Amino acid sequence: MSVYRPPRIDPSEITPEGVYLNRRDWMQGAAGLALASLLPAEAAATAPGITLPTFYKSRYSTAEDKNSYEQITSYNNFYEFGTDKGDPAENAHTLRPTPWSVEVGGEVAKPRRFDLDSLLKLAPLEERIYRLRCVEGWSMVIPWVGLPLAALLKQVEPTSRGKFVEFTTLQSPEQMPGQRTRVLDWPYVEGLRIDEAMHPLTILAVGLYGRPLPNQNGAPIRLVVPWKYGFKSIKSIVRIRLVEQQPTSSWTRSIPSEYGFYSNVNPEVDHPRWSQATERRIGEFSKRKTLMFNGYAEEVAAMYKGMDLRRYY
Ligand SMILES: Nc1nc2c(c(=O)[nH]1)N[C@H]1C(S)=C(S)[C@@H](COP(=O)(O)O)O[C@H]1N2
Ligand SMILES: [Mo]
Repeated sequence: MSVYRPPRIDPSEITPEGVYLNRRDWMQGAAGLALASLLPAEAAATAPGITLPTFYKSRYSTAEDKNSYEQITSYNNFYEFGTDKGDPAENAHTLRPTPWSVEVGGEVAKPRRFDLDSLLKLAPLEERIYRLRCVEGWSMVIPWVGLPLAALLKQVEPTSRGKFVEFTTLQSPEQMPGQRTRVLDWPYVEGLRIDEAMHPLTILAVGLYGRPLPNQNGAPIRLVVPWKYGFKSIKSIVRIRLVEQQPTSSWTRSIPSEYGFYSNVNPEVDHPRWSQATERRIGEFSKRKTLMFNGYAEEVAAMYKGMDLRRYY
């Protein structure tokens, strides 16, 4: 691993509205406009109230071409801000990612509330370039900055009854207008088995393209589990609980016949309403074959040995 600075982003990859400050902030008067045109991309390693420490290149990164910052921040699923792909970029400016804290408890010896600064110091931050495969059939390659979830879990010392980990998104209809509608049962909840949560590929992401996470991607901290469909990668987390029973995630609660607990990317098990055999990489025209466990089979298949993956979808 080598120390390095946030990557220089090609100006063509980043439009003023793609910078972490949202368009409305920029457009507040002529002063905002002048600032927007003067600010070099490299200056954007901080967001209001958040500065990312130095990070390292991870050995777990894919060498595939990355999607652009513009693509990753303008085509999102974040139902708290609307159900269309463009809604989060448009609406997530009302989310306030600072101050922020994450409460970690349940079946642990040392329950604790972590503020954002202490989360950023739990382990050396790494850039992890991962494929993200959405259950809807599209995919992207995203350079996250994050830390292993295991680093946080070790701090709180899970007990032997901590067999699963439950994650919860912020509940705030004032900041998240989508929570005033009933598209899902709020707050958004997800879960992992303890071995999945402790797996070195599972990260808490705090950044994207070397900068703090934009609101639409789940600021200030979100889960990324690259071998599972995208909806497992819950955004804007405020609570993590170790539990004995398998948690019910929001999508499973909403449509249990379509979204199971495991939700491992699997080209051989179709969604009841569509095939999962292929995917469209955002920015590409033709489709690609979807890979077992989203291409991470070598690292994760052993966790599911002997399990019927049609039954445990
Ligand atoms: N709280 C919350 N987390 C969420 C979602 C959501 O609607 N709410 N959408 C999920 C889905 S379906 C996907 S594909 C990914 C998208 O992450 P991205 O927008 O950063 O690419 O976020 C996941 N995390
Ligand atoms: Mo998704």
